Amino acid sequence: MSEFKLTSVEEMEAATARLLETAEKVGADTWQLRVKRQTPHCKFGETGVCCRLCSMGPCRVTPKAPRGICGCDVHGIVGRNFLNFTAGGSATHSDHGREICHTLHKAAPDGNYKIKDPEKLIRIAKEWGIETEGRDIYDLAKEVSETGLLEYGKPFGTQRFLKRAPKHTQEIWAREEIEPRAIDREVSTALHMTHMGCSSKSEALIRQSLRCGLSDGWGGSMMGTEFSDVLFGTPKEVDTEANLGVMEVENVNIVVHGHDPSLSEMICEVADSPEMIAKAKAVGAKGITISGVCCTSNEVAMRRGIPMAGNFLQQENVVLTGACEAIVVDVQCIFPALGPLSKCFHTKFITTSPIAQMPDSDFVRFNSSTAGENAKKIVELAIDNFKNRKPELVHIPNIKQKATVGYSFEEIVHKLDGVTNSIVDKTGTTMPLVDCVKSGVLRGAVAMVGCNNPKIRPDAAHIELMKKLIANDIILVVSGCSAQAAAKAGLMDKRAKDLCGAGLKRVCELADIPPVLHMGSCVDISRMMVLASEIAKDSGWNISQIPLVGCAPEWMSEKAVSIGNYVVATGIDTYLGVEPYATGSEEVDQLLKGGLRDWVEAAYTVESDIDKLGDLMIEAIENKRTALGI
Ligand code: MSK
Repeated sequence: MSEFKLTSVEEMEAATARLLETAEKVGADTWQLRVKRQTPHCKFGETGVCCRLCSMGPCRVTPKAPRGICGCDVHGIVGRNFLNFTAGGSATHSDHGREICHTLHKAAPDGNYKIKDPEKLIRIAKEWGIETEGRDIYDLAKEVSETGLLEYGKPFGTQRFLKRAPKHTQEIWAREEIEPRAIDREVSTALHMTHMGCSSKSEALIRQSLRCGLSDGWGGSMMGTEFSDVLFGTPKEVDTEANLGVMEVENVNIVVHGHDPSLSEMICEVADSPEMIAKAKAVGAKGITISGVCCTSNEVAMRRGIPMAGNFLQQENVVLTGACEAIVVDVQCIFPALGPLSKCFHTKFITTSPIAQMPDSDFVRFNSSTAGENAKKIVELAIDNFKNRKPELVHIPNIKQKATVGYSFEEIVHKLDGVTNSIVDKTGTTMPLVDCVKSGVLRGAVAMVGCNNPKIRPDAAHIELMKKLIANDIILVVSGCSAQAAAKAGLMDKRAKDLCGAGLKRVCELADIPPVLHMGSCVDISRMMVLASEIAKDSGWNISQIPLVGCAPEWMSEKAVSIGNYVVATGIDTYLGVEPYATGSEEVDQLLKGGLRDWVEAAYTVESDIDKLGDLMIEAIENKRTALGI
């Protein structure tokens, strides 16, 4: 085995710099240029004090003009903006979950989509009180998916999955009146509250932000994750690779980008068929390489070992290689810039969802009844495009790392079973992990998630924080673009155990895992909620007592704020590297960074000095240990 060495951020930046030379040569616009043009950012927007919720304004609050025309003060304006931001994120994630429910509803033995994990479907059906005895699995899938779809609009009751949380957490949600009801209702209520002339009390607005976030994490996102597992298989440990070097110059390169695995799974399936491979060979390619960007990449990496070309801020880079025949997107986190950029190359920018339609793209409408045909058309478009490459523009950076991924909650428990060496049977539980934390072999855990953001040196925060934490015997569970940063650096290579403190290194050896565990895409943060809940139940601790914190050092999207809200509302202190647009109101700022603790036993910390952010997390974990007396 070759000598193991992490890829540094500098090496990644050098690869990007080389691609930017190509961009300059062809006159392409890139995010690096656009950031320059957009800087400095509007301070009113950045602090959240600009209100454009009615047409009397826009109103911008300043010390000289402390109220908007309607009389709303800065706390109401900032609070409303924060809630609006959350509602956008919750709606987005939850709508993804809804699409997956519909795909599950269409599953059929002879259809485009089949049930790959029937045990999980039966488990969920039982959890929801649905009769399973003697049922045909596809008939059961229909009833479960219909029940799931009703979670979006049911007139009464709260989300079914809330019962998965420990009793103490459920009691907090009930006491604070933040138990999410129907998912769509929480988004509608949020938008109703922020309408002109409704809520302007910051406390009420932030409380609804938590509730709306919870409807995402314990509702829409959780269904998105669970039903994706039912359809495409619950992830298990699998080897893959990460970074732009996974693209292959002699092959037809198709890059999948976005979030919904219904599309990417089908593309992988079709591209693997002998018919398509023969077609690719007929146009002079050696084969077809599928790789991914953003969370759809995480989905197919976790289940199929499909390599990850990059994360959010690398989406333009895959086109800049000049070797991308098609970048195929579904929904979310897709730069509209890909349209004009692809026109500078031979790349086909293929949009597929009515939800994410963009200029300068080829639109191939994807839907679950015609998924096979749609995917075939897309793969054929890419193959036909191979001949149009401009050889003088082709450059794939020789940069990639090995990664082992696929750590769903179920797989983590399975790996932990390997660590059990006590006489009491602890298999099938998180107890081996709890024992490691109690004994101090592991100091604790950080759930690191989220995006890239040009405000932070891309990937540097994720990677440097992870290095620091594992050296301090803190294990990482990661998802989204954070996971891809780790994989690109090499932190998901099992050999990265040598960078850990002695305790974590031993755990990695015993469980045969890397120190940074890939738990999936951004909807899969719901897996982390299940993990935290099971640890709490197994240990007897409350979630807020577990030496565990959340972290999104480079977050950027509305979804990330919704996530932050449900993670905090679940009792997990959350550390951010970028301020939400809320510093304009001392009241809102203090509530988010402290006051929430009185409601849900957790709050936000924001620190843009990444080294300090790491120190703060380590300190918080040690404080939790001291409070537990361990
Ligand atoms: S893709 S939301 S940039 S993690 Fe889920 Fe990455 Fe953030 Fe999009």
